Amino acid sequence: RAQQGFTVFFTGLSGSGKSTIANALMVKLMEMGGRPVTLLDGDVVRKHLSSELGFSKEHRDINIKRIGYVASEITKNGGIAICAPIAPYTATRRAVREMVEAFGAFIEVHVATAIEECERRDRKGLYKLAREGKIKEFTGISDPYEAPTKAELVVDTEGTDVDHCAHQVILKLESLGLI
Ligand code: GGZ
Repeated sequence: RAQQGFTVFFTGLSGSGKSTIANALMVKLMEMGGRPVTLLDGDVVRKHLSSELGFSKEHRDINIKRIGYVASEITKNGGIAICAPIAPYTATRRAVREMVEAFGAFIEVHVATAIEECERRDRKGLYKLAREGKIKEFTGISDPYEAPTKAELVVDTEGTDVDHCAHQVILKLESLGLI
């Protein structure tokens, strides 16, 4: 019997490790074979699907709903969608959940790496620019991040390596009977 499709939706700050965990998860799921796996990463989506959008609340919401729509189509067709945007607003994440749950399972994973750690790493130098006011509306510095309170899973890349975080997601998917 064909298993149902599902969406793993990562949310967290810039530099929290969403993309890295999402990539590791994609590799693990592909190795298992069976269903096609599609990664909808934040910056890739912004390049190809949302290139005209900025970072106002309105534009972020449009961006997240586009990701949600694509994920819901993948889920409907029995595939696996992995999304990794910041997705800072609770109501928008809930809207995406409802879109996806019409067709399959939605697993929200909060990558809860503390902002102090994200800023300390500052892999792309964006936090520094945000502190200097050179990037406006930067999530966690000058724009809100509404942390999830009902995520299916919470992971943290401070003290836990990426591979272990991805493995925690795999265990959650197994416990839900999705893989
Ligand atoms: C947040 C910004 C901003 C502002 C540019 N605020 O670490 P990154 O670089 O690669 O990931 C961030 C990415 C966030 O895009 P998302 O589509 O995930 O955001 S949302 O879900 O809110 O629509 C960061 C970069 O874009 N970036 N300006 N002002 N992140």
